[in-house]
Amino acid sequence: MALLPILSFPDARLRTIAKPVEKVTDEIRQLAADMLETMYEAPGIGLAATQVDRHIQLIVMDLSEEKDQPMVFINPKITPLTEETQPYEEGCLSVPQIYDKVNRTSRVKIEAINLNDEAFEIEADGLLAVCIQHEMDHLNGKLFVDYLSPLKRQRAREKVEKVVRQREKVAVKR
Ligand code: K1U
Ligand code: ZN
Repeated sequence: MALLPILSFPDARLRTIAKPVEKVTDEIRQLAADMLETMYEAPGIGLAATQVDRHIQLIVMDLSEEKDQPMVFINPKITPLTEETQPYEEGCLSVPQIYDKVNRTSRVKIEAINLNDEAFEIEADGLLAVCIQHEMDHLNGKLFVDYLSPLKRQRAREKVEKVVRQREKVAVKR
């Protein structure tokens, strides 16, 4: 297993549109395992392949307290099940230390395939609905800060650049 570097806003690679996975191979299974390890270490509750500079439709998530319920979504599709939206204070591993409210559809249907190449379908609400929509946005080159005002987005950019510079300094000292 390996920890993968996570791209940070405003890296242009985060704007890449992900391609469908054509075949679930051992390479895809290894990438999913590495993404889960990277997500747990960050720590986070979700990660899209885009964030680790792999532009395929692959998402990992784990919303459990014990971090023992990994979920993998390959070629996911979401369909809104309501017109109702809910606000949630979101974070993003590619936009470190920035949190802000985003309104998203309250209930969605998720259709995807798993690591055994089997199709599955679930209905999601609450944090699962929020997180899958956030991760689907990554696969489409979109970030949660795109929903914020230009002023908030600019401030987020400056703060993230500062955090990244600080992390690089610490890494050099080690
Ligand atoms: O996509 C990502 O960058 C991961 C992101 C997922 C997410 C969180 C909240 C709302 C929508 C999407 C994160 O995991 S940010 C970190 C985070 O939420 C968290 C970290 C440690 C413990 C619990 C949560
Ligand atoms: Zn994110």
